[in-house]
Amino acid sequence: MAKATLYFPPDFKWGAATSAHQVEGNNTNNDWWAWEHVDGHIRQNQKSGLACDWWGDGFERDLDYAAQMGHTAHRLSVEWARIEPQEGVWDSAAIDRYRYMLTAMRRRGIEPMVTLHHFSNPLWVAERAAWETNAIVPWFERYAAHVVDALKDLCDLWITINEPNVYALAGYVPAQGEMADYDAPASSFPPGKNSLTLAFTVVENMLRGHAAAYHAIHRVQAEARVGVAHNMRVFEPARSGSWLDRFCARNRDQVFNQLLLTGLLTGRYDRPLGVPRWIRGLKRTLDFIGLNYYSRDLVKFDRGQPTTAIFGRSAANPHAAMSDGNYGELYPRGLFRMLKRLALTGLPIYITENGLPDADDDQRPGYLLTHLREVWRAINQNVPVMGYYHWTLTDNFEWAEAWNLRFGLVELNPQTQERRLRRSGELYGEICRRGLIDDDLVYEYAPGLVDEMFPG
Ligand code: IFM
Repeated sequence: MAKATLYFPPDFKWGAATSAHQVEGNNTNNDWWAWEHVDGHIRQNQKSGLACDWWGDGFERDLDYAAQMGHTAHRLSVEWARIEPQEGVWDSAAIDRYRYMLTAMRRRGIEPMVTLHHFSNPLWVAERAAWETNAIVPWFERYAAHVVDALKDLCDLWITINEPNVYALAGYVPAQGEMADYDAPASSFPPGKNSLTLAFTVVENMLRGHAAAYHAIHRVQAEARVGVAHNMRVFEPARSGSWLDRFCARNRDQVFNQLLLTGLLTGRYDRPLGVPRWIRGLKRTLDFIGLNYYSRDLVKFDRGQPTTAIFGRSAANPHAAMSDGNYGELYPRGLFRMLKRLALTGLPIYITENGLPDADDDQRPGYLLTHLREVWRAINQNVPVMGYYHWTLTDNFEWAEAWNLRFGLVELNPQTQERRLRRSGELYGEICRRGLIDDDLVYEYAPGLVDEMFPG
């Protein structure tokens, strides 16, 4: 067996990522809570309920696990519906609670990164069409300024919006293809509409909201570093010889991966199905870019519907290892490819999410090792990767899949709130504490991967 060590930079940030609705519990005043309570929206009609009880005891317990693993960073989100429960009404108790949470992190040597919008909207915002119109832009700007002003002594690393592309697609475009394997509603997120045009409008308004928030945050906190968490997937033709599959894969890449990036870098929103627009104040509104990377999709042309003729259908890769629930192919190389692509922006990069659903934890150790090896490779090619936030710390409410997909380094029984550190959590702890991966560690946690990890 080769003796070898992959060293990470000494100041590299190690942590996990979470979001408010998925962990806090009893988030009764947002659109996701309302959505969950309609039969048929969530698999088996499960509910977020108490989630991981982060509004209660669960928070400290999970944070203790993070500290035990040696995390030095944590990405969490704050819930707009708690902070501004009605338009213009600010809840100082909610802010106090978030101050308490950030202080508890700092006390444990964990640097927070705070996301302002992670999928859920206050009911009052949802009732006014949320991101479908640009009326939301000043509301979001005011909310961002309020939060940053209240938390600025505890945090200077901000994500305005999580995954605008996923928010728009999941809420406005029904899933299609072999991967859409269960009886989902029209689309799997609220508001459950079916309109590609609206999806593009939503992304446009999110870009406007981001730009307004970016400038507002810098006005309140000069030293702030502000970014977006962008979900990027590798799209490849299912049949490499088919130019139609290649055409569809390119279109998907353009719309899912590139559209938002181009907008953020140049200020130009190349709106498909519409006229390109310059968005005022948007150009270069990134101090860093957050990458959420999970998987690769194979794409097959299908003339059945206009959308599948342009964007194809997702096809399963018969040769690939899949994670639980057909969530996606395990494709570590895709992380390297996306990091190299983002390096072209010249921006510092944080991997703001990366993980897999794996209830019995038989794939997660290998997933961590192979994906972190790709991070290490990218860093060695001078890609400025500043940190890695694994999705996620503790099993949490996985949106339309609810409790059926388990992404946690810590296993949770949501009924009893009992927790247990998974073996992958032990492994990740070794990596975080030592800042390296060596052959002994691979041999101990995933012996079958030694040659792949350390070839030659
Ligand atoms: O749980 C989600 C998260 O909220 C956003 N990114 C993907 C994760 C796993 O599906």
